[in-house]
Amino acid sequence: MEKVAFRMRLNPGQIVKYRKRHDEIWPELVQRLKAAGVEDYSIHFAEDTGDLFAVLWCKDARALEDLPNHPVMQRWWAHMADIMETQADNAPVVHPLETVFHLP
Ligand code: RM4
Repeated sequence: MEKVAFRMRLNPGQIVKYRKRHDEIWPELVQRLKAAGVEDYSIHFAEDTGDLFAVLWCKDARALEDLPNHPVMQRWWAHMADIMETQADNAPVVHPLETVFHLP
């Protein structure tokens, strides 16, 4: 298993909506993420900056590269685009995070 960490950005004042949409995450998206080998995926909010820190485990991180091509992923990104920092194609702007400490 590989651990993958990255940062995204929430638009100001949108945490209630962001939380609600994730509380109601689509089963077909969960299925797609699991099919890509994703497990133990959590997202953490920094209220002072609006940063969203995501950490997930994946059987093979290369499987994540294919996710943007899936219609359900594209629909979810379109659904989230009004409250997140996104690129022109609705994908969230993602900044990879480097591991600088690990206590196993
Ligand atoms: C996030 C964003 C990510 C997605 C999660 C489930 O807000 O859209 O790309 O993996 O939701």
